[in-house]
Amino acid sequence: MPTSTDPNLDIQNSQRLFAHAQELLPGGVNSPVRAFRAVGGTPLFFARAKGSKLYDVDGNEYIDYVSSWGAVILGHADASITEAVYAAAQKGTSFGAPHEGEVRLAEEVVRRMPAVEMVRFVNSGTEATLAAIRLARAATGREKIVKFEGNYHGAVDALLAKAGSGVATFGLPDSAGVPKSVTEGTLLAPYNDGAAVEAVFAANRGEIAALLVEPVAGNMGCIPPSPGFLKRLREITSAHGALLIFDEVMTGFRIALGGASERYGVIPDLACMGKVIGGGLPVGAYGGRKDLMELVAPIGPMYQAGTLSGNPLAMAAGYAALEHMGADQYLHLEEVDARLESGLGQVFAKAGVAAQVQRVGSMISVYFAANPVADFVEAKASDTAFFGKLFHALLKRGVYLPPSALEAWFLNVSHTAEDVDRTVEAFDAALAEVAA
Ligand code: KE4
Repeated sequence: MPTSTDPNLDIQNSQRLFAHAQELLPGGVNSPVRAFRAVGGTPLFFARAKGSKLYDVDGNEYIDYVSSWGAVILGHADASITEAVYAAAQKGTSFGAPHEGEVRLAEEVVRRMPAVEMVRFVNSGTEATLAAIRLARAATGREKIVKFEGNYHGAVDALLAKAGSGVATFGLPDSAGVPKSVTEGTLLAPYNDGAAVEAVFAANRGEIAALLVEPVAGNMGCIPPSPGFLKRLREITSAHGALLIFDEVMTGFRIALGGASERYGVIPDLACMGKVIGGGLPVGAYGGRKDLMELVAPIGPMYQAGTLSGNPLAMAAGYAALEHMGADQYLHLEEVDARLESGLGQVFAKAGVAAQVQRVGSMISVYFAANPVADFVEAKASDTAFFGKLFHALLKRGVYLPPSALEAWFLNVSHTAEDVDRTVEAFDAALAEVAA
């Protein structure tokens, strides 16, 4: 049975639960990244969480830098969210029919997101991107989709594609069970490479329905868009009659009130959302130009549906989250994240470790590399093994990072300057241990 790499951390209950879970759940988890395979050791099982802290089943406390992969933005077990969910639950957990809560959240999403004139709620980011590319194909009558290497848009067959032989050639399946025929219509380009995107569109003139992008890459670590990159994507897609889709499942309502569209001043035709708008409950959404959204059933020919879409509890949680995310909260996130970025930079310099701390708002991550990381090839070339060692050295010092070097870290509003200072101290000690 795999055990934690550190004997000093008592995680015997996690180990016991993990052994049992592996008999029942593939890899003992319900989502692969949770299994610690990228960092080794036994995944921790958590008993509860509050604010910026996680508490595992052995009673160990951690400062949390996953925040449920960005879905928790107010802080764990936030009273306004738990009370909203409790109140909604007392009226019934699902009607399978329209209710006011979904109208109220839709109004809030449309008010905040510059690109969104109309929205449809679904149950995950995966459903949102799946629907958005189907809508783009319906709207344009074209089939090909462009995405970027290292961008992740959920477990959608057409988007589980890796680059073929050349930049402008067809994608290849990036998962077992995905037919070649499904990824042949998916074209790949390196992130932050506008010239490559130009080449893809030139080689597939009139055939591309949409380009889908993480406006700030978060699924290969945190990689900001290079200056002018998003604007260039807007220009290229418009020039070729293709739709621009921002996958704001991570960035939406996190890096600004109105997500990346607001932060970078680039308006896509469609946006996918998730995480924050569920307040920790399962919610995804896609939305955008009204003329496009009016193609969606029941008023249009593009079909999409879901038993639990617009679920009353999830709508209540999402509304409570957005209701409490105002200018002060975004300012606080910026302050604590900037404090972490600066503190980490100092401890890496002191330790003489080549590290790139990359941040956009409250998305941050560290690459152990000599130069800034701008795309997937550079991200994969960073020292991920060193990250794995540091991950465990931090774990026993009460700091819980995402269990993979190629993931963004997420703070939430309940992180304090003291949390950040304790984290920086933990990094200082952990680096001394690992670098020794
Ligand atoms: P979900 O289907 O997991 O709700 O969302 C898929 C998705 C879509 N788009 C972006 C930009 C995303 O980041 C995600 C999901 N993000 C991962 C974090 N790397 C979720 C964690 C997991 O897969 O367990």
